[in-house]
This record gives sequence, C-alpha cells and structure tokens, in this order.
Amino acid sequence: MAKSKFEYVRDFEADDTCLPHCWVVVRLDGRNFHRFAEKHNFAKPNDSRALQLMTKCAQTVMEELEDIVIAYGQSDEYSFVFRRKSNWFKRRASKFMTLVASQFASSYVFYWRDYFEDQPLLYPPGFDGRVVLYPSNQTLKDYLSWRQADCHINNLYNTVFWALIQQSGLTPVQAQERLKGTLAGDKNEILFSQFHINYNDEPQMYRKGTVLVWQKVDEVRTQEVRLPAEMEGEKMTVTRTRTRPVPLYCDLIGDAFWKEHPDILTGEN
Ligand code: DGT
Ligand code: MG
Ligand code: MG
Ligand code: MG
Ligand code: MG
Repeated sequence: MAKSKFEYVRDFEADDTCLPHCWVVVRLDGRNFHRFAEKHNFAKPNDSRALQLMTKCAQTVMEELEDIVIAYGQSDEYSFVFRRKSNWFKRRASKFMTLVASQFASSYVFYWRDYFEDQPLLYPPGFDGRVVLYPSNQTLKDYLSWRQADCHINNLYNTVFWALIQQSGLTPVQAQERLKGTLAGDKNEILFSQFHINYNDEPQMYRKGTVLVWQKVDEVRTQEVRLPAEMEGEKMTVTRTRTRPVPLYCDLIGDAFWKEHPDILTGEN
C-alpha cells in the first residue's frame, strides 16, 4: 500500500522494548496521597478501606490485562510483575505502564463508593508509574522483599508515631522527637510498655502489605434453570471453579512463600 509523505514521522517514536527474558515490573504510586488521605479522612496510620480499594483496583488490573503473575501492594503503591516471556504489546514499556496506570486509576474512581460509602470522592486521584526490569529470579525476589521491608519499617514507625499522638497526646513534632534515633527494638518496646500493644498482633495486612496471586476459587451463583420444562423458572446454585487474583497477607522475604508457589517463578503460568 502506498505510504503518505507524512509516514516518516513514525521513525521519531522511541523504541522502548523491554529487554527479553527479564521480569517486567510496573510500580504505581498515588500522586500526593499525603494530601489525598487528609482530604478524604483516611484513618491513621492505616485505613483498611483505602487498602482494600487499592487491592480491588489491582485485582481489576490483573483480570483485565495480560500476563501479570503476582502483584504486591502497601500504602499508596502497587507493583505488578509480568511473566518473563510475556510478549504483550511486543514488550513495549510505555504500553505496560500506561495500561496499568489508567486501568488502576479508573478502577479507583469506579469502585470508590463500594469502600467509602459515607465519604464522597472530592477530586480525581492520579498515579505515577515506572517500569523496572529484573534480570533474574533473585533480583525479582529482592525487589519484592525491598517493598515489603519498606512496608514494615514505615508501618512500625507510623504505629508508634500515631499512638504517641492519639493516646499520649503528643504533638506530631514531639512524637517525631521522641522517635528520633530509635531502632526497631526501641519502637516495639515503646508500643508494648506504654500502650500494651504487641506489634506482632497488629493486622497482617498492615504489617506485611498485600500479595495477589492467581488461585483457583469456587464461585457459587444462582442460575435460572432452563430444562427440564417442569422445573422452568426455578433457581439452582451452580458452582464454577475460576482462577482469580486472591489476596494473601504473608511474608515474601523468606523462602517459604516461593516454595509454596513455585509456578510464579518457573513461568509456566
Ligand atoms: P508522591 O508519591 O511523591 O506524589 O507523594 P505522596 O504524598 O503520595 O507520598 P508517598 O507516596 O511517599 O507516601 C504515601 C502517603 O499516603 C503518606 O503520606 C501517607 C498516605 N497514606 C497511604 N496510606 C494511608 C492510610 O492508610 N492512612 C493514612 N492516613 N494515610 C495513608
Ligand atoms: Mg513518593
Ligand atoms: Mg504517593
Ligand atoms: Mg507511596
Ligand atoms: Mg488505539
């Protein structure tokens, strides 16, 4: 077919093909969620509605897009891992990143009311995205461990910080001063001796973040019966086995998780 004389401008498009065989990770992060959380009255330090909405959006991303084998979320961020051999959109980084970000952001608005019944959405949220390639299973595991360690460090800090403010009446500046230079052990000790909180009893979702993996689940639904004729109009329950992204609140840093879910890394899924 004849090409127009304008066709040459296509050559200006940059090649952003992700290196073959690498794990492709897209990480999204809420834009200015410090303000967003304030404006929408998020509970401090953790708002379970907000975290569950994030996970609903991540599940939607996994269902709607191709080739995502695992996702991990905490705070206002979610990471999505595409299988090594994925050839979705010829591995173009911009396609991966923009499709994940837009699907996630529209889901956040679409599902908002299911999680925040009494809190109107006051303005449209945004999410930044980045693509990072990991060349080996070890680097991918270390990436996910890094995000989970970040979740742990921030959550421990925030749990003590807000206990000092909410339960001991300190100002944010005083709480910050009190925690300056403290190690994890010190923070656990403050929580236990001052607030009778055993950090390990805090909800797993807050301490570990959320891991999404594909699992078979039985879905039960009622269905109109068509046949035989004498039963017409009656309802019956039908159970179907479906593969869905299921949330787990577990450790990713040790080997146990990877031994329990070997197919994530083998690329056979
Ligand atoms: P950014 O990402 O550079 O545009 O700016 P931020 O403000 O989103 O900063 P970031 O992503 O480093 O930190 C996440 C913010 O979101 C942090 O200020 C606390 C807030 N946030 C996330 N989850 C919760 C929550 O469950 N409850 C409350 N109160 N705040 C939360
Ligand atoms: Mg940031
Ligand atoms: Mg953010
Ligand atoms: Mg963040
Ligand atoms: Mg198009």
